[in-house]
Amino acid sequence: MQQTNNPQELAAIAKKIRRHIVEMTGAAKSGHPGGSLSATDILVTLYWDVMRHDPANPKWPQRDRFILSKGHAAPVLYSVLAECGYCPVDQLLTLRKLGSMYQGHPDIRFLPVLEASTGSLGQGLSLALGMGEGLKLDGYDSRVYVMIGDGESQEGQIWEAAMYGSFHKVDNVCCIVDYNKIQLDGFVKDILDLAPLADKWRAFGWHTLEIDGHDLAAIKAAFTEAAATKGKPTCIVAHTVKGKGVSFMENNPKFHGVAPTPQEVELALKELA
Ligand SMILES: Cc1ncc(C[n+]2csc(CCOP(=O)(O)OP(=O)(O)O)c2C)c(N)n1
Ligand SMILES: [Mg+2]
Repeated sequence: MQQTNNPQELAAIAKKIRRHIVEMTGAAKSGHPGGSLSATDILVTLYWDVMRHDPANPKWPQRDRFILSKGHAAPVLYSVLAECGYCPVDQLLTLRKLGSMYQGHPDIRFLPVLEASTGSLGQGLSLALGMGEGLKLDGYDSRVYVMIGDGESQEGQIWEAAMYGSFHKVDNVCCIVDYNKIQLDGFVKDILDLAPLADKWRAFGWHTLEIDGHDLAAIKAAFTEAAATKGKPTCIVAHTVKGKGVSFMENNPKFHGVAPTPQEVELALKELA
């Protein structure tokens, strides 16, 4: 695949990924568009500009890894993997169909190029830290990226893992919090607030950055700083907008787990033209 650090090219890829997300969830009549759209710019930057990986050799031992701990945002991961060349673009619309490689949550039994099966929230950071330590034992300088949700951050396992990661200096792991301020059925601040979230990560011993998770240059700079940080893992608290890119989905809790209707798909695709 052709990687790029050209902002226009990255933005064009991100738009294409957002179109896939809308079309896939529309076709499935179910799924999670909001949290897929909020994560898009970060995943595009990772796969096209930051990570060392090779779709022609998906299990290359020295590759960087990405784990989508918030596995319900599978449409963004599938679209990115497909556009990178890991799996077919022309089957994306089989999302959530019986037997599809594109199950409702990432399932390595159906899609072996995944790094892990995810969807049971709270587990991905622990997986990433285990992989990070394993890579160090193997003598590789590969990095492990893991994205968690803000609602997901209410899980106790996240904070057990956070404690572990700094104590064991797992500095090849970078956790990204998709801080879109909305969880399953409402705003995080009304359900179980996380603020001040960056201070919490700092208190747990992580090198912590706060960025606009839709600013491609800021995303890239944060990953560069993370890679240069030794002796502690890095957490990027990425302020994002749930539903980003589709006006009627933006910051709208309804589109956490509701698919767009055929009319809404049409409208959304016009906005993403
Ligand atoms: C252990 C567990 N509990 C509950 C769920 C159901 N669930 C799926 S998505 C979700 C909300 C997640 O919110 P957040 O992490 O903020 O996701 P995002 O906004 O990025 O979509 C919940 C509770 C789950 N998948 N796993
Ligand atoms: Mg959220």
